[in-house]
Amino acid sequence: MSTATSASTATAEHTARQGYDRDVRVAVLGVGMMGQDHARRLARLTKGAELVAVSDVDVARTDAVAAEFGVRAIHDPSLAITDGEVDALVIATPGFTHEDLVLTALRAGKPVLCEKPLTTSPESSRRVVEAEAALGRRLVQVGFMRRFDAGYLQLRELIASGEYGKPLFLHCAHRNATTPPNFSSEMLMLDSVVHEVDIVRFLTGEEITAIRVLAPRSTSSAPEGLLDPQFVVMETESGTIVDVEIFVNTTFGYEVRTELVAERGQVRIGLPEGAVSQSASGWGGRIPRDFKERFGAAYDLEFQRWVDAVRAGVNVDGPGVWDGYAAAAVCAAGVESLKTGDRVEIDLGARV
Ligand code: ISE
Repeated sequence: MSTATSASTATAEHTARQGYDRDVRVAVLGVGMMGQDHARRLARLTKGAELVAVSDVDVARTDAVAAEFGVRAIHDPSLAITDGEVDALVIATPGFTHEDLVLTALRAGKPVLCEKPLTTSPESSRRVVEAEAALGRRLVQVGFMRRFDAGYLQLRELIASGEYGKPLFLHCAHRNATTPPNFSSEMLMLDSVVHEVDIVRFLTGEEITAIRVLAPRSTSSAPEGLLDPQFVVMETESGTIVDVEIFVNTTFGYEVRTELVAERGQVRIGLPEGAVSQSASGWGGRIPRDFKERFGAAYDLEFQRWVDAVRAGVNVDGPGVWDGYAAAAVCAAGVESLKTGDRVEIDLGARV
């Protein structure tokens, strides 16, 4: 496969503001595990999208993924952003690269679906919020895929309907089988609990105002030094209390569940679903292996809605930069609490 690294900066033939009456040509930046999954989704499933390029600083990996999908390999992600044959970007590179890449895309006027986190600190996320505001149009969607999960959508509707009264507690469990190498104690908050932070804001329509993180005894299955599990308590503006058990080395499977306790009713989502079998070996069903399986349908819908929004010229149909910033601020407070043991309050400042 040729490894074209075209420096062409020709202006896209349609601007993002106008939308497209043809397929949107998308480049995926970062082709690790998640980027490859997204490349496959865009190439094989999402309607109205054409995967045209992949880009990663790992040259061999870029070339291999480009060959798999028969698309261009562009080794420098910033050149992929300004490339004249690329209309829109999916960013799935490591979090510390996001600020530069998203700001480059904003300067190029191209829509972006950026995997979480938007950036790795509240300060850098705020800079992105301000850059998009200065541009005067929305271009950046953040990849909080849980907002497209059927269970969470039902729960949100139920809360909004008021049928069960006001939410009092949200009890959340977030369990992974194992962690990748170099997963740190802070990453339980920044990489995993960040999803709860976003979904709580989505479910309640409120900001999170305070957080406290407790680290109980660590499981012997966790790598040496990793504080796993952790227990997080968050407060929302109107006084709903949220607790999260985050446990990322359970050894056997992937579980994400939430229980709402409201004034006149309770609802649970994320319970095991699908076939339940009975045989000589026992009774039971399957537990998903990982988040790609558990949230596969949510990712599919997220991508379809994003591509539809880009084609329609509105560019964002889901969480945006403010949501990315709010999540970064709550998670930074969570990391502080993990270090000090204190309850930490969160002040997002004026909404931009
Ligand atoms: C991973 O990065 C994700 O985004 C998953 O949804 C989450 O469950 C996992 O803990 C993270 O490491």
